[in-house]
Amino acid sequence: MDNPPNRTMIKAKMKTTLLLVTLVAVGAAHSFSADKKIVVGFSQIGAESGWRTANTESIKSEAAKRGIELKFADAQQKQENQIKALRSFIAQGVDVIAFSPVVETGWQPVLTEIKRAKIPVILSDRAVKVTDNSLYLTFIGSDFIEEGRRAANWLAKASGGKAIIVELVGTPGSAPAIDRKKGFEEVLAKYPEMKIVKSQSGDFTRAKGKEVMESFLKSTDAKQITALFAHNDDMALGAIQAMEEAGSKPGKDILIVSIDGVRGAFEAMAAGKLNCTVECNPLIGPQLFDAVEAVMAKRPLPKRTTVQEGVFEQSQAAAELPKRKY
Ligand code: GZL
Repeated sequence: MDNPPNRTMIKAKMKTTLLLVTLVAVGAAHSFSADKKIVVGFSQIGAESGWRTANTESIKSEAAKRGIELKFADAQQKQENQIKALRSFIAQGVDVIAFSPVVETGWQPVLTEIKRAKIPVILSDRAVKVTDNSLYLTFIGSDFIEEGRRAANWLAKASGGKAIIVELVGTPGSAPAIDRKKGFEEVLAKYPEMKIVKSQSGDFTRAKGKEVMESFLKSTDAKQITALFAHNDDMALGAIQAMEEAGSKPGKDILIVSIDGVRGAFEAMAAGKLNCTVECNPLIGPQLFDAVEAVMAKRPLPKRTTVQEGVFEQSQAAAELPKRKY
């Protein structure tokens, strides 16, 4: 009869079994992670402009192309909706969180919660003001100050350095509104006969841009206006409508320079109603998901990736139109 197994033999058997079970569990987890889809939570500002809808399309189509699961939330331009969406992404345990912050401030608390949950954050399109830059991995978007400088430089050239300007400002507190104004005024400081006489927010929408331009045109000194600087094409297109309804000739009586480079702006330039649009590229889906894949592969990322953009004026509009992707 065999000797009964002694305590040492039983312990050795249990250790071997435990080791085998652990190896199988780790192996399964690893193979699972290799096949597991990347899940990204994206909080989008809204659908306020042609630029924004093109930006959303670029993000959604690129995620689909790469087989990345995209949880997409539209905030209707409200910060509290974005914060709610970011918190829901934490609860869902997504792999990466990306968002386009509607305004620069008020993000530190929720970004701290996301950091505590160990979920990497990518800023898309717009930047945030935080005291701790480790709260986000990288920013992908445009240089809005440079866009403002380009708009002012074009207007200075087109007006011979003499212009009485009204300004349609973007969403108050948003990075593009703050920085486009900063860049525009930096150049204006070099031209004593170029002055902004009225400035009001049209919230980046065509409807509000029209409404504010109507009020500018009804003001007592409206006749002196010679130029409009609109922080985006949608507000410029609304302003063009207001000018025509007031009997003035947009692009002729009043020079118009705006920013984005959406199709509607090229059509307005081809019709002689808009004079210049400074491009701001919304098609950043590929760069966004390159960054996501880099994060997942633990590859290093630059803190800031800006996109290449141009300046287009009336003479180029007809030839450019068929090439425009948004
Ligand atoms: C700029 C983007 C701005 C566009 C507007 O990157 O944030 O928001 O200029 C859009 O058209 O609404």
